[in-house]
Amino acid sequence: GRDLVLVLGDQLSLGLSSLRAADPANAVVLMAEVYEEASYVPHHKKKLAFIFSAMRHFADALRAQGWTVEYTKLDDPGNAGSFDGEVERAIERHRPACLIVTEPGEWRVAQKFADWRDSLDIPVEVLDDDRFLCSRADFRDWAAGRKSLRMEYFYRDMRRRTGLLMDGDEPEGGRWNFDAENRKPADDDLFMPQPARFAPDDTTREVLALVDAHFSNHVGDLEPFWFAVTREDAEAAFETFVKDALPLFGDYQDAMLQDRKFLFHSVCSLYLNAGLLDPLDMCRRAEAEYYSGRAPLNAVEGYIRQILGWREYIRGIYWLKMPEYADSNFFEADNNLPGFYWTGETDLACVRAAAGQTIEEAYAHHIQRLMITGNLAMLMGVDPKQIHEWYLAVYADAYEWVEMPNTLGMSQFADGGLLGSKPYAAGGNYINKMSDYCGHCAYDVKQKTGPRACPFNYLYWDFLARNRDKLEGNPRLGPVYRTWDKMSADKREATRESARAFIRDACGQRADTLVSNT
Ligand code: FAD
Ligand code: DLZ
Ligand code: SF4
Repeated sequence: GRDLVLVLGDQLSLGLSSLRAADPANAVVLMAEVYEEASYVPHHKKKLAFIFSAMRHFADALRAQGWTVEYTKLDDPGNAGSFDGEVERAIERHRPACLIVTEPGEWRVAQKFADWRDSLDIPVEVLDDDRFLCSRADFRDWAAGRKSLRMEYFYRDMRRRTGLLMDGDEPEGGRWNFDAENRKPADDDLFMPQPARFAPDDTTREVLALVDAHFSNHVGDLEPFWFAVTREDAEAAFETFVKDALPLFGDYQDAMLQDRKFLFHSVCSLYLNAGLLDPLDMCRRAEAEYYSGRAPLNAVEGYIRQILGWREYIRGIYWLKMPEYADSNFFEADNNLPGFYWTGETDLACVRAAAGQTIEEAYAHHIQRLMITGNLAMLMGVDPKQIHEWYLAVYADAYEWVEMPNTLGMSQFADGGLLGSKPYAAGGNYINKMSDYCGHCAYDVKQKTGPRACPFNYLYWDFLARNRDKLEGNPRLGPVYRTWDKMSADKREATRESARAFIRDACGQRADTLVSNT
């Protein structure tokens, strides 16, 4: 028989290892839209539409290259609803010699593939996903025997390995990292660039109707739908970013503006994670902008660090630490995620903006995820599993391998400091400095306690006080505890009482997560 090649929804790359291992003349490619994947969390409607439409376009691209592709649509009669069932059906149809797959992004699916080795009566070949620049094995070697797994050292090794922004053995510009220059607040500006938008074609329109019919209870607005769904359009979107926004990417990386949802960000993570863009190509393209003088080093280095450093490092941590990582809960936090995460309906202007644009666009930029929604959940003591489920559901770029370490590690400090040296906790001052949200808010960022005070202010101190036994020994937090101890007993008690009242009100009940009713 022929070989059977299963291609998953985030493996939409023509150079995929499983495709390279097969011969178009002697193989069948299987792609399937399945309920199991579409509903293990209540994925945002735009995310579902993006993945299904991109899958359908990718199947066409494979056929154009001479592959035989069998594609199961979500509402096809006989759709078995899971990878297991669809693979079994394909095996019955074709009696293939061998099943070939590229390793999946998620541990959950990797377990399935491992089970197939026993349960299927044909050989199963699982190949490395070499679209990543650091293999799982290489990351394990890098991590072995190290006391500290800080990203910065990993990143320097990756710069040396790829030669990106290297001047011989030295980093371009004499420094590895220009982050200190990348913390400017932005002013609203009518000429701010916008991500490229694409009108839905017939395939996308069919998918939009499908998602609307079957996932109406999932979170998020389905339309307007403007994401690229092919490699060509994703490359055009990236090119728009490179030309229009990359030069100022560094300066405004940490800025937030009420009416500017994308600022100078690339909005390319969804394309990259699905396989429509290639990480090394993106880094080389950005690097070329520096050498041609069109973009400054702080922008280009910052951008390359996100992809070559953070993205690869996060994936390495995921595979190094799973499956235990999923249960991380350093603070033993067990409050419910407030319902306003799913609706955006709250008087906190910054949270309303971040959650609101998330519901509209399946997108928020990094500092919104980290310092607004993530920070608030940690300060309130929200159960890490509930906030993890939210991040995995609501963002078009979210797959567990990248979402989980960012959420549990970077944003919630639930891993106790594997990723970061201290929790990303901040009060209203920080948010006010980096954004224009506070001017739109019902709360007063200058007040510290009481009904009008900015909740981030008292929640920040309450978080530190509540977790004193776990954090006091952290050298970077010592001075902060000394400030707390110098406050009057009355002030400390008023702070904690304001926090208790806010948390009681916001986290009282477990929110309806808008799970599919299909
Ligand atoms: P840009 O600002 O343009 O950055 C360029 C690229 O760098 C991104 O496209 C992305 O591929 C990569 N990148 C930047 N930061 C990270 C990071 N910390 N980890 C991995 N890649 C990074 N990113 C995801 O791709 N999927 C997720 O599910 C996800 N969940 C997150 C959850 C939390 C709590 C936090 C704090 C961050 C999360 N991130 C996630 C990282 C980051 O916020 C997004 O990659 C970024 O906002 C995507 O928007 P962009 O393409 O405009 O990024
Ligand atoms: C995220 C996702 C969704 C929503 N639907 C599908 C699908 O129907 N078929 C498919 O092959 N892949 C889908 N995906 C992506 C998978 O969940 C992803 O490949 C695994 O989680 C491994 O990263
Ligand atoms: Fe957010 Fe506080 Fe500013 Fe309101 S006052 S926008 S809650 S930081």
